[in-house]
Amino acid sequence: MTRLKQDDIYQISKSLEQLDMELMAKTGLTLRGIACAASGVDEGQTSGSIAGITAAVVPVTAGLGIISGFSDTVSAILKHIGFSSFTTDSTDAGGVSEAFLRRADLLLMADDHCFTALNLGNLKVVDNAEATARGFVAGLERMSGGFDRKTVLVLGCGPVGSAAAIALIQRGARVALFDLVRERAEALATELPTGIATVVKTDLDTALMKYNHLIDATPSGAFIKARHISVKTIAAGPGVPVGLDSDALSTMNDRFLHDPLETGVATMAVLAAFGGISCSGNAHRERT
Ligand code: 2YC
Repeated sequence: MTRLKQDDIYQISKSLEQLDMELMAKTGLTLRGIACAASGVDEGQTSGSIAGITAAVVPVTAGLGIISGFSDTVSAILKHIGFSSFTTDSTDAGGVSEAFLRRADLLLMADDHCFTALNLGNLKVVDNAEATARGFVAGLERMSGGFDRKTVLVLGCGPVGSAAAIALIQRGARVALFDLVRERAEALATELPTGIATVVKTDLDTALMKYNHLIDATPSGAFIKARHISVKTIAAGPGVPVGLDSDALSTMNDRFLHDPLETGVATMAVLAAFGGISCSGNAHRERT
C-alpha cells in the first residue's frame, strides 16, 4: 500500500468542485455519482438521506503516524458529497470513543496497513482498497460506454488490482492480469472464472501496446509511455504515483481517471452507509 504524503493531499479540500467538473466531463457523473454507481445505489434516492448521516474521522498515530491534513481532507471529501462529517479532537482510542459519544453513524480511520470505514449501526466494514477499486472501475465503465465483454488490462494484482478485477468481471468485462511477480497474477487468476480472467504471458511493453482499456493499480510511477497510448486508450489509475508519464498524460485528455484519495473515500462512505453488499476488509492481505 502506498503511504500518501502531505504533498499528495494538501490541495484536495479546495479542489473538490474542480474535480466534479473534470469527472462530469469524463464520466457524466460527479464524485458522489461515481461513489453511488460503484456502490450500486441510486444517487437520487440517497442524496436526501446522506445529509442525515454523520461520519467521524479518527486520526491514528500508530506506525509512521499522522499524515498532516489527512483526516481533515477525508472529512472535507465526505462533506463535499453531502455527509455531515468531523475529525475527532482525540486520536486513536480517544477518537474512537469520541465518535461513539458524539453518535457518529460512520467511523473512518487509517493506520499504515488498513484504511477502513465502519458503519456503527449495522457493523458493516468497508476497506479502502476495495472501495477504491470499485470507484475507479465504475468510472472506467462510464468512460468506456459499458464493458460489454471488452478486455481490461489490470496492472498490479495486489489488494486494489484484485478488487478491480472482481468488479470488472461483475460489470461484464474480461480481464488480462499483469503483475511484475507473475505468481501474483496467476494466484489471482485461480480465484476468477477461467476464460474471463487470463494471465498476461508477454512482457509489460507488449501488453501495454495490445490493450486499450487499462486499470493501473501499481505503486509504480511514469512507466506508461506515449507509445503505449492510442486514440482508443481509456484508463483509470487508482495507483499512487500515477503510472502514466507526462507525455502519455498529455495525449489522454478526458480518457484518464486519477485521484490520490477522493474516489476511494467517497466510495467507502457510500458503501458503508448504503451499499447492500457487506465488504470484508482485506487488511490481513496488506501485510503479506
Ligand atoms: O493521519 C493518520 O491518521 C494516518 N494514520 C493515516 C495513514 C494513512 C496510510 N495510508 C495511505 O496513505 C493510503 C490510504 C489513503 C489508502 C492507501 N494508502
